Amino acid sequence: MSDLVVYGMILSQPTLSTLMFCSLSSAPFTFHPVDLVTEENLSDWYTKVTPFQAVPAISHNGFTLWESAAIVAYVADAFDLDTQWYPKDIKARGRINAYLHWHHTNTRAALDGYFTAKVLAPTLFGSEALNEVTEAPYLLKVNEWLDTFTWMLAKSGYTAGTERPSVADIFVYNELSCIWRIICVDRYPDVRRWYEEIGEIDEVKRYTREAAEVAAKVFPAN
Ligand SMILES: N[C@@H](CCC(=O)N[C@@H](CS)C(=O)NCC(=O)O)C(=O)O
Repeated sequence: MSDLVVYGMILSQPTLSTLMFCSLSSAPFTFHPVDLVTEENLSDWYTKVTPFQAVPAISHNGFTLWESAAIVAYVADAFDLDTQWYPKDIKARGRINAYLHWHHTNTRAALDGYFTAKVLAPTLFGSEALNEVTEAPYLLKVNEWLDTFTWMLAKSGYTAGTERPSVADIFVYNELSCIWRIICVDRYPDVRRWYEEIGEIDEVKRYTREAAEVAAKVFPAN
């Protein structure tokens, strides 16, 4: 009997990636929501799960872990997984791991950086809305990232150069979906094709729909 619990918030991109990965991999788990809006992540009980107080985190038979990419590797080991999402083949897994390490300071820095400044900060924290001048540096980073991602897709059509979509694609998708409606991808047809394909995966569709329903309540103007 598995005792895997995923803690997180459905609006958090790394939480979504973790949930989608566990679901796609058929790793049995239960989801325990943690509400960032009411700062439940700062509570005593959650600080015992992760001292860093961020989502996602997991507990598994008394062991706790945080950082979405580390959670993917742990869950794969704990459940002895060998699927297209995180194959055991050491070269494929090596490339996926390389992407997951790169993800945080590149994909997430560019895309979540823009999403936070454009949507989150003005809606939730009362920050001044971006104007053409203050938005420009964020868009520059997003476009530089789109150029790099187009180059990455050129190898096989997928993020980590795998023959089929992997968890690396799931991580990218969840960052990109936050800003998809507010960026122009006309110059990036390969990214559009990839985005539409990944968005058709059942678990991706299901969790994205759930997240959109919650987002509509939290960000009614967007
Ligand atoms: N590198 C972390 C990022 C986690 C992260 O940034 N989580 C955000 C939500 S998307 C969070 O919990 N923020 C609240 C906080 O840090 O206090 C991961 O991949 O798990």
